[in-house]
Amino acid sequence: MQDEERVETQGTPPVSRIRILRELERKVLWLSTWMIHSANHLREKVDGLKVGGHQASSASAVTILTALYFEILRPEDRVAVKPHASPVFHAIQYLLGKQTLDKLKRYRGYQGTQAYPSRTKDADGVDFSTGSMGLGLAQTAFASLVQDYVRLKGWQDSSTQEGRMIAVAGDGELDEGNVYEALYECWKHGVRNVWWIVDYNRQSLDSVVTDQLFGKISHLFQMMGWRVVTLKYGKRLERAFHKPGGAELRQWLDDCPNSLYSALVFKGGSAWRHQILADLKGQEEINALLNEYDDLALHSMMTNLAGHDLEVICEALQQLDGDAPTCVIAYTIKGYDLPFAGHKENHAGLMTVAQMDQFRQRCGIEEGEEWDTFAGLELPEEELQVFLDRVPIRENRSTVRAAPKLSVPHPPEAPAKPIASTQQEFGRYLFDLAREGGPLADRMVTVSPDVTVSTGLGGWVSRRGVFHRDESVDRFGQLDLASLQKWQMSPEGQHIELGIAENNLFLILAALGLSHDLFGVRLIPVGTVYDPFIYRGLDALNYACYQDARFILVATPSGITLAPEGGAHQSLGTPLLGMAQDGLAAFEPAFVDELTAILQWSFDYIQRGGKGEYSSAWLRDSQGGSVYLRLSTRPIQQPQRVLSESQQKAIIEGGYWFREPAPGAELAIIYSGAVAPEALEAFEQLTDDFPHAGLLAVTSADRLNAGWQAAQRSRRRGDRNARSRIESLLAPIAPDAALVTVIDGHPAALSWIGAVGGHRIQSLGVEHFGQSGNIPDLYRHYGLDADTILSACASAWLNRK
Ligand SMILES: Cc1ncc(C[n+]2csc(CCOP(=O)(O)OP(=O)(O)O)c2C)c(N)n1
Ligand SMILES: [Mg+2]
Repeated sequence: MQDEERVETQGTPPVSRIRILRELERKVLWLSTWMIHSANHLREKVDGLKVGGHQASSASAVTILTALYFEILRPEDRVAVKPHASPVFHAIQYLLGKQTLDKLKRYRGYQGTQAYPSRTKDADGVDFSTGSMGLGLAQTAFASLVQDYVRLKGWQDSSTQEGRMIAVAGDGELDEGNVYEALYECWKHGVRNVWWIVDYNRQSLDSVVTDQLFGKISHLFQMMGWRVVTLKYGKRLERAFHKPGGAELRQWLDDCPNSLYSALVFKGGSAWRHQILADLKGQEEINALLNEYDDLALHSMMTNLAGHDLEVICEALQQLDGDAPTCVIAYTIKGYDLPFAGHKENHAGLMTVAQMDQFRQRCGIEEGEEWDTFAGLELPEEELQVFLDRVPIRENRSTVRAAPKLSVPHPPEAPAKPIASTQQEFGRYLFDLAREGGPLADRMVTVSPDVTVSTGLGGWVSRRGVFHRDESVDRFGQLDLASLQKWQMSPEGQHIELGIAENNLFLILAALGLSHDLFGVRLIPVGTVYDPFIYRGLDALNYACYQDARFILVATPSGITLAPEGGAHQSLGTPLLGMAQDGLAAFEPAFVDELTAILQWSFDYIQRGGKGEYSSAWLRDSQGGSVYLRLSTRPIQQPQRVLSESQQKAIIEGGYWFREPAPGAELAIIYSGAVAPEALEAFEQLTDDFPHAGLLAVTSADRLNAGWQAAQRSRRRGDRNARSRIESLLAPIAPDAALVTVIDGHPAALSWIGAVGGHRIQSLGVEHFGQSGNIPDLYRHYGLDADTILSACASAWLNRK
């Protein structure tokens, strides 16, 4: 970017682009600071809480984001903006005409701009949500891999330009382990075309970061094959370095500890001179050099870091040629140009009313003009507007075509096995799909963190191959060695094999599950994981759901039913997690025909695109979402039946009577998942004494519960006829009937059913874990066996109201 480069604006003299960018930078700083200030000082407080916001963190990213959004970005690029710079992002969108004043005024308020950029809650073109440190970075790298996936398969039309995947992140975010998990994985997959721009302000939340951190960052990145570009000093400082004494000044700055630099930034004025002269005593040229500047000019020069120099940033980013993954370390100042600049405790600091007033005057903005787009700027409004109208990123998204839905084929027709496990038959379903083919199978992409074979994906992968940008042969196959897994790697492959890092699993599912929105190509992502290890990546899973990414998560084996595989791998809390995670419909089928019905439905559900907040019929069925299947390795006797349409519907809604109760039944056993045989055994032993009893199969505690909540909500709002599936299911049984629930998971997952009709309930499940053994041993130990179910039935029945 050269100063001489000019834009012609209608009827006004040409002005340099950099001058315009500087004006916009100033406006963005003002608007973002004011947005936070007005939310905290001008809105009525009703709940005793401060509104908050991060003026310092925002200020440090203003220059970088100004350069990106007004100069560098092209419509097809996608960006993850550092969470605390949300006001900066929204101020930029406001200037671009994509954000409303009303929403700016309601920053952090109801239906206003969000504290952290949100794909789902903000309406001004957030590409990736951020908020949880480190995740936005990894998300862009995996999005780049997904873009390669769809482009190498030729699914984007030739006119669609490749977009760059860019993250602007805080230096503190690099403490998060998930960043390095992603770096390592990306190296394996040859990820390219991604920029991570680090806003290196040398501060995180609590304090100043460790000295020389940038050196460690550089080494790590370079080791993983990244190009590292360090932008340290601005042009004015660089010019001073060329003067007599300049080399010493540079050395002093290079050696300056982070905390001293930050303290001097805060103190400003003569503090610089005193410190430098004290440190470089006897060096005459330094004295002369500093004497060229008064205190104000010296402060301005000493804080002229590259991350606040538009020219340096624009030049550097424009010169980034090739597609090497690139880390840009841009030196910045937290709170740049604001009164608390550099103070180590400025993270959540808010400017006072008086400070804000002074800042307003310094910006040349009159009272009442605070929200004005151009107030206080030197260049004529028309010129600025013409510039804004031509900013390429304004066209964001227009390049992406809507991705049509793929129709779901009939399930593969395979004879039902008499004894089977849900995990094994999930694998077979996918294998059959791979063989039969069709548009849905072609768009399916599986992913697993080193548990591909042990979660049942082996057959699918052998048929459909492993995705890699470069072709490589399966040496075992080539040498005619016996092996079950034929893992041919090529751009045609449809399985992405990850190392053992569950954060990466969920982040790549997030990226694959947003492909329809980011790249206009719909994918059907299916990820597999051992159920307990969902916990390892839980924040990333939550992040994927929050972004409304669409995928099917298959978790297996689960619970204590994995038995001899070891106590450490037992998952007992995941059924609760499945219920509580917004955006994820959780199922725990016991039988294979249930699993098939759920999979068929899931392929459609993850493609639904309805919008809107929750309504009284809150099952998200019009919006769609992602799906979590909790499966098991336990082979169990399968019912020999053909499910009717209404039975399939009941399975999707969450439950059905496996053995219908007679009207007025005094007892019912309710089970979910792999404990079905014990529930059935106990039920059969009861029928002599309780011939009217029922046996209820719960295929989704999550959806049954959500339906019940929705019906109650509807009734509170006046719809007296609203009735949920669980209420209908329980309607025939006696009001004083006893209920017993059983699940291989925390008992609370089903115990709420007692509250539906006010029934006495006993809930069996697992509250403590860690024993290994065979299934009978463990079911007896944890109380999931038929005897315990029977004794719970007796106890519940005897204690009825
Ligand atoms: C996973 C996670 N842990 C903790 C936090 C709380 N938190 C918010 S900001 C912050 C420090 C950010 O430091 P840095 O990335 O350097 O941001 P900046 O200096 O630009 O504000 C922390 C720990 C969070 N948002 N996410
Ligand atoms: Mg920082």
